[in-house]
Order: sequence, then C-alpha cells, then structure tokens
Amino acid sequence: MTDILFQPYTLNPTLTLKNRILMAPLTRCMADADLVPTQAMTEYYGRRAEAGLIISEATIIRADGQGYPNTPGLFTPEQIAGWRRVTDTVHANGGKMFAQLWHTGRVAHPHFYHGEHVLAPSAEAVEGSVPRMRELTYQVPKPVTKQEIEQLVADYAQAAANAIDAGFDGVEIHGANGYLIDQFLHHDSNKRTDQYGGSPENMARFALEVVDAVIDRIGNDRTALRVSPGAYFNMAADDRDRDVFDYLLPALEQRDLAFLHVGIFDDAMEFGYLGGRASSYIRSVYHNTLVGVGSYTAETGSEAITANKFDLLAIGRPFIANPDYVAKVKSKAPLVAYSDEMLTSLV
Ligand code: FNR
Ligand code: 8K6
Repeated sequence: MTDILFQPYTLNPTLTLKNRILMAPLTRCMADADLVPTQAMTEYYGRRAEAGLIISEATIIRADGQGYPNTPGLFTPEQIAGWRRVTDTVHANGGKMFAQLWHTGRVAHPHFYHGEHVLAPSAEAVEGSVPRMRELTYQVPKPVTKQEIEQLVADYAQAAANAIDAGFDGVEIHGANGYLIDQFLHHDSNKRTDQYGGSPENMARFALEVVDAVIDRIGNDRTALRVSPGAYFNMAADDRDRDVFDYLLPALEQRDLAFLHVGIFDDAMEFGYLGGRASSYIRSVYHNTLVGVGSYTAETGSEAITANKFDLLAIGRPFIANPDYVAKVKSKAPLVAYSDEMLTSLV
C-alpha cells in the first residue's frame, strides 16, 4: 500500500530521487556557538540518508535572521565547512540533501546577534516571545528600505552559492511559516505602500526577486521554495491573502523550480479563504512538482499521492523519532511515536 513511496522520482534532468519520501526541515537548535553544524548533527543527518531527499533544518542566511538559539548558518567559512562534513556523510551514505535558507524577519530577536533592529516589511510586531526564552519579547520591526531589500536578495543568493560550495544538491528557500519572505506575502505583516506592498503583484515581488536571484546563482533545477498560503504560524489570516498567492503561484510555475513545498503542520487544516486545505489550493493553481506534508503517515501520504493531491511526501516528527523511518516503513516495522521531549537530544 505504501509501494508508491518507493518509486524513484525525477525532479528534472539534474536530480532524480531514489524514493518519494523527503525528510522535512526540522529546527533542532543544536549548532555550536558560532552556528556551525556539529559532529552530532553530521551523524544525525547521516543516519537519515535513506530518504529520497533530506531538507536541512532552517539555516540562516545572515546574522540578523536569527530568531532561535543555536540555529545553524551558511554565511561564514566555518559554517560552510561544517555543512560540507554533513553533506559528505549524507552522500557517502547514498543520500541527497538540500539546505533550507532562512531569515526570520520580525520573528528574529536582537538578543541572538547583538543587534539593534529587527527587519521586516512593516512595523508590525508578531505577538509573544521566543519559545522557551519567554523573557525575549518580540520587537516592533524596522521596515526595510529599498536598499536593505536589495541587500537581502543578494544575501539569499550568496547563501545559495555557499550551500552549493558546502556540497548541498540544492536549496529550499524558506518562504513559509510566517518568516521574512512570508511576511511580505500576508496582509497581517505587510502594510507597505511602495512597490513591495498594496497589490498582489507588489506583495509577491520580494519572494520572486529572491527566487530569481537564487536561480541566477545556482540554477532553477537546484532551487525549491516552501510557501504557506494558509496563515497559521506567526501570522494572522486575512482573506485578501488569497489574491497574493493567486498571483504568486502561476509566476512560480513559470520559473520551473525543482519543487514547491507546502508549509503546514497539519494538512487537515482548512482555510476559508483558500476554499479548503492549503495543499489542495496550491494543487489547483500550480501544476509542477508539489511536496505535501503535515501530520501524514506513510499510509495516508501514499493515498494522497495516489489520489494525485501531491507528488512527494515530506515527513517531519516521525523522522525525529525514527532515524530509520524509511527502512521501517519499507519493512512494515512498527514506528516509535514522536514526543516533544525528543527535541532535547539528537538521535
Ligand atoms: C518544524 N517545521 C519546520 N519547518 C520549516 O520549514 N523549517 C524548519 O526549520 C522547521 N522546524 C521544525 C521543527 C520542529 C521541531 C517541528 C516539529 C517542525 C515544520 C516541519 O517541516 C513540518 O512541516 C511539520 O513538522 C509537519 O510535518 P509532520 O511532523 O507532521 O510530518
Ligand atoms: C526552539 C525551537 C524552535 C523551532 C521553530 C520551529 C517551530 C517548531 C515548534 C513546533 C510547535 C508546533 C506549533 C504548531 C503551530 C500550529 C498552529 C495551528
């Protein structure tokens, strides 16, 4: 019944995956003080090389993109060398790996980078504080200037080039879950009146500039994007967001990306303004390779692929609990259930 997961899948002439199971990007907050991947992280990813593709935990493109402790970076030579050890191990074990490129925007906290400002589209703070560091309340961001936008776009492209230097097979740009790129795409966080706000075309501009700059540096065949048309994390929903994604998704389709990935924790969630699930909405307007995710099992994920709801299945929490997830599913062995306590160590 899960046989479909074990078929190889060709993303494009450059990349063929040995199966349809992706390891979802999973922040673990285990990089060292210089945000360099450690030996324990190398072994953790190395154990999961049976996935058709591993997507790294979200990795910051520059210092002021950091919103959680010990999240790895891809902007210093040491960080690149650290990731090279990870990708060498994954490749030696027969796997493939993309880096997820991240800037948290208004979810950043200056505590982590000893900075002054938090940068975001508009001076609209996200409610609350850094998880497990409750004294760190989120700040009102400084709206980015045109010049700062150009620098951010350049820094995404540089991080993509660094990812290729570090041996990654490609990158997934993190445009989901209420972080910087997503903040441009939703009315809750984007109140701009210049060419980056107001209309769907303007609100989609930053995302497309980042995508185009990354494609320019490393090629469309190695560039993927994660998006959350349904606002559910670090973001309040607004019915007008639908128009932004109605504009963005066909524009992305023209870019011929390696894949598009739904950013969601539970794909059973329905959004009134999307007419149902985020994955169904994306499938209706975007016709290239789509990665589904969000509280699926191998069985329910296989059913969804068979029903043509998406093409590839990303697995998050079960992969934290089961380093040998793929082998277990293949042999129909029982899985260890995920629990939040597992986040304190890398198994
Ligand atoms: C996540 N998720 C996530 N998403 C992302 O795009 N970048 C990230 O770094 C993280 N980090 C992260 C950490 C932890 C501890 C969890 C539980 C989740 C979301 C993740 O990729 C996935 O979408 C969800 O976990 C839903 O899939 P599962 O877990 O139901 O298979
Ligand atoms: C300190 C770790 C930070 C990790 C950042 C990613 C967030 C993962 C935390 C999992 C909590 C699930 C929240 C789900 C929100 C769904 C809302 C309906």
